Formats: sequence, C-alpha cells, structure tokens
Amino acid sequence: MTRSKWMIVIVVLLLVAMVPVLVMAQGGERTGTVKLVRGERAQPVTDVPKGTVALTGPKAVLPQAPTQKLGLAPAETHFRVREGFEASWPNGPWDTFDNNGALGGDVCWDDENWIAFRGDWSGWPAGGCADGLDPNLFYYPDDMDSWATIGPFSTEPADAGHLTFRYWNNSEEGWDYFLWCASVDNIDYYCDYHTGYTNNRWRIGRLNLNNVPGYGSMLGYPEVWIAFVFQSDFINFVGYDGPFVDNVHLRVRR
Ligand SMILES: [Ca+2]
Ligand SMILES: [Ca+2]
Ligand SMILES: [Ca+2]
Repeated sequence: MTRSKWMIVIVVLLLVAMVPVLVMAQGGERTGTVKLVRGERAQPVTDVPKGTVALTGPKAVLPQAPTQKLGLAPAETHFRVREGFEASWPNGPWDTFDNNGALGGDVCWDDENWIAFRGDWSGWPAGGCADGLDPNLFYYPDDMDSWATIGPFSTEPADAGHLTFRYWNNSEEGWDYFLWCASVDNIDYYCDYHTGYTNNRWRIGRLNLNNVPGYGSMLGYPEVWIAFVFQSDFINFVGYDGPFVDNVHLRVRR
C-alpha cells in the first residue's frame, strides 16, 4: 500500500475506535442506592455501568398477612397517599422545602404542566418556593437541594408498605441526582437514585418499606418519612429539564 492509503486505513480505524465514546456521550443514565444525610449532598455508593438500565426488577407481589392468605380478613389500609398533581399541591401530608439555604436560591418542588404521565400536571423540583421557575420556560438551576416529603406516618401496625410512582428524568449524568428515599428519623435517608436521561420515557420507581435499600425494614416504626430529592451541582454546560414525578401511590397496610 502507498503511504496515503495507510493514512486512510489509520484514520478509519481511529473513527471506528471512537464509536463507543461517541455513543456514550449521547445521554446515558445510571441508577443505584445511596444513604443521604439531610443537609449533605448524596455520595452514591453503588453504580450501574454507564448506559446500563437496571431500574426495577419484576413487578413486586404484595406480601399478604397470614389471615389474608387464609381468606379471613381483607387488607386494612392504615395510611394512603395518591397524588397525580392535577389539583392543589402540596396538600395533606406533603411538605416541600429548599434544604441548602441561600445556596442556589430558594427552590423547592411544585406542581407543573410541562409534561405529565397522566393528565396535564406532574411534580418538578425547581418550580416552588421564592425562586421557583416555570419548566415551560426554564431548565433547572445549579446548586439545588430540593425536597418533597410525605410524613411522618406510622408503620407500627403495618405488615406492608409500598411506594410506587412514575418519573421522567433528564439530569446531568453523574453530577445531578434524583433520589427517592425513606427515613425513620428524618435525618438519615436511604435512597434509590437516577442520574442522566430516561430517553423521554416514564419509568416506574418503587420503594418497599419492608426492604429499604441500605437499611432493611421500616415497618414497626412510629414515624416514617418518604422523600423525593433533587440535587444539582454548581454548573451545567447545557440545559437539562430535570426530573418530573407523577402517579405517586403510597400505601401502608396490614
Ligand atoms: Ca398528573
Ligand atoms: Ca437553596
Ligand atoms: Ca449540574
């Protein structure tokens, strides 16, 4: 081969070698579990390799109490929240707040009508409090530590507690985290998280209070909290829409 042909071969080989890099640059995502202490940023401890989607296992089968298995008693609901963000929010047991003070302004969750799994409205972590934005016009800001909580509620008489919800996310992968968590002291929260892009799809998020990641069972406690958290770092080089949450269903029963 002539020298110029060798050059072409080398260039082609280099381009082929770059394909995985180019593919990975196009909006990957990661999920995992992490312990989150209120007032601190999450330090993810387990990572799924970039581009691997491992969000949820097979559909959870709700465990039944012995009496139910025998057909003696129907399930008894002790605490239930259904939220589709189509009416006034926050309401009832919900609370929302900015957890890092003046840093990044005063930003918390609110109901918004930019995108929804069902209806027209969903929850968004940058829409509420004094410096809240409209997702129809803005991306999420930097330095966020935005919380939406349900609770406290009791699980003392409960045999089962399940949280399910839908979420859509586009956040800066590896830097800006959407987390869903549970706590028995409102300080240490145990969470699953998503960072990156859900490819314009709504995913199912789950939390089983009988098997909270990193903790174990949170059944049998006088006070339990659920939290949806979004944390962004100090910079984005391009704009991201962030996480939207819809069809939240929490049920604690025996
Ligand atoms: Ca909705
Ligand atoms: Ca703040
Ligand atoms: Ca960021």
